Amino acid sequence: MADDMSVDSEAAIVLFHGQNLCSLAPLLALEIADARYEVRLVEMAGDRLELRSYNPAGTVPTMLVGSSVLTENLAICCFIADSFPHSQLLPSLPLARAKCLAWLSWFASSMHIARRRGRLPERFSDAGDSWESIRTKGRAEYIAGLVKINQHLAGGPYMEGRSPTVADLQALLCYCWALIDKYELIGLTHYRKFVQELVLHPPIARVLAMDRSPLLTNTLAQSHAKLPRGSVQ
Ligand SMILES: N[C@@H](CCC(=O)N[C@@H](CS)C(=O)NCC(=O)O)C(=O)O
Repeated sequence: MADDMSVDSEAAIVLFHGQNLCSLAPLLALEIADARYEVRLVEMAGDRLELRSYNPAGTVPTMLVGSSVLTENLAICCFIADSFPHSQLLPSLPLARAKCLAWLSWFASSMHIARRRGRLPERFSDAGDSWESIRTKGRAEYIAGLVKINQHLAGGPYMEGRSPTVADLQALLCYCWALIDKYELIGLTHYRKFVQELVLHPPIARVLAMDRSPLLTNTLAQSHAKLPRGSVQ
């Protein structure tokens, strides 16, 4: 459970998180795993001095595990899944596990980068006259990715296997970003159903409420579903 003050002295876990950013996936994983952790909310527009003292790049997620610093979403999510095997956030059988890792790799290398191209084209070229084209191509790739996820979820209920894994947390994150970035989501029926079901899981609902996620307002408004009592601030 999130606990700003008390941390386990043996392997104290501290997650640096930015609201509605990619650190949402490991934050959800920690809560699902019922781990003891501290979350430090990073104001990304600020100087991020504390975060940079551990990770000079100043990016989230960054996680402290005792005296070790872990970066990279994929590694952090796998670390959480392996540290809390009861959570079943990564399948134990080799083939299912590999398929799950394939999704994680795809999310990191395709969806996250497509989103960055759509929002921050200046990071990809100094030539201002190319930014619009980078942005347009990034958004087109993001839409294509959403469609791919939707098609895959037609064989659902989850990205891989019969219970939620870290691949599902990435899919949830990408839907959240699609809402924030105002993508046209009509037609993604399998994807929306998947999200509507996932946001009802109490640990997921708790984190999304803390993050004031558009996933709660948008998907629940559409499904008219009820949140667990007391889980929304
Ligand atoms: N490759 C890293 C990327 C981390 C990353 O760029 N995170 C974004 C938030 S989604 C960030 O911190 N951006 C702030 C910046 O680039 O200054 C990962 O997969 O964890």
